[in-house]
Amino acid sequence: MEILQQSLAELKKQVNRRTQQATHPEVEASVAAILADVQANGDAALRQYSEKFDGVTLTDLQVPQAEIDAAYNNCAPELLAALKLAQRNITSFHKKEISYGFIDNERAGVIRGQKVTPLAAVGLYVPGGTAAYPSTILMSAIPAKLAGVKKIVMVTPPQKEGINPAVLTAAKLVGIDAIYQIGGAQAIAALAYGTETIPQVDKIMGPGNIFVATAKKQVFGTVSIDMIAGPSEIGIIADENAAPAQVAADLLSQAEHDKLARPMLVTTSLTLAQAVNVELEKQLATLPRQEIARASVDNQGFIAIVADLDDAFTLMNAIAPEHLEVQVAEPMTYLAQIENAGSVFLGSTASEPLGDYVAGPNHILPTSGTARFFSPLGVYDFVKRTQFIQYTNAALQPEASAITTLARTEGLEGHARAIEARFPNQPCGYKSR
Ligand code: HSO
Ligand code: ZN
Repeated sequence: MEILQQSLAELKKQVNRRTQQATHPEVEASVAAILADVQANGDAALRQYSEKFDGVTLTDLQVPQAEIDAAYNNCAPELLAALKLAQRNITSFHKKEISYGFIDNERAGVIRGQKVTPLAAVGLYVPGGTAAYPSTILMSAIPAKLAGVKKIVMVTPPQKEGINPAVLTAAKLVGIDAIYQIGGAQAIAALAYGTETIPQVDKIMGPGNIFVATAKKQVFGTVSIDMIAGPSEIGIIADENAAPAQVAADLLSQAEHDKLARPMLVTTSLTLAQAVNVELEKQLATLPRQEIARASVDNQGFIAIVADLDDAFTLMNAIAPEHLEVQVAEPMTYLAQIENAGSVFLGSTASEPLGDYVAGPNHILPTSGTARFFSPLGVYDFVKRTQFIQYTNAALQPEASAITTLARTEGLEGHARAIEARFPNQPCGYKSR
């Protein structure tokens, strides 16, 4: 990877790449047409698009329970055990995110509060082919369940040879209620508007190609959506004692996701930087996805040399990486300095894939610098809050004139009179305190 040796100010300029979401007018238009068609014609439109785009003539839109059960029962024991370990750890971590609202009774006669209610139904999009990750099903469905979502459905593109059994197994393990074999913008339309077979949901989750992402943007407002994820990123802060082979391996773990993935190393040691570059070459040579990983390393990756660790953290905060590894002595002491990052991996053992699969924190994370203002996916993404107020007349009395004053200032006489209607026997009586 390119080694950058500049001043901190220069480095910040170079690496600070905020997202500009490209617009594709032709995609926007064809997605809009698909959404309108599904809204008008329901299942019939879904079947037509499956023939046209996937070359599959569907008998059942819904994946039969027998197919799901068979996938689960034939699952290799070590895979099932791995999924179950991940499920346990994801569950125990996300349980801590559950919130219960509050009731406040600080003043006599006044009750105020906020209640937390789960979304009624959510839909999970799972891409087809090699991008269908069972681990991502766990990462989205488990927090939804813990939030109390009653109905979780999944959509995934139909495959001539049947849906990936590992996907079906993960779906059964986490208790997905129904799986529909439909993909693309038409699947998003079905979840947003509902069809004869597919229920309308309140929120649509999950990654997808440009048609899926564009469809999610277009239905936003009709339903809620999760964030639109960009290519994976890993930032590593390492000192001279980090192990080059481990640093290189961790950079490649994210580089292999996508040609546009961003592997980034910020280090105080030029010697380490050079050793990591040697290791990258060595390890790339035998990596099955080397074509993807090499494109990422060569075109998106960089190594920045900084004067000290304070500068390293300043630079990383400017980048706001999706994943941040801190491979230095006493890593926990730097946590307070980290402001912008999706998920932080402290110490040399905390390799990024640990968080992708089993540690328990979520792997659906803000990318492209959006960790400045977005958070990892969590239980809080599957609830909404409702507030409530109850007052006695006696408690309202001392606040009534403030309301009528504000209302009349805004030219809203009706508002003022509604409050005065609470004191019918004492015209303006609330004023006499
Ligand atoms: N690292 C990815 C998530 C993932 N990795 C799924 C493997 N499977 C998120 O950036
Ligand atoms: Zn990953």
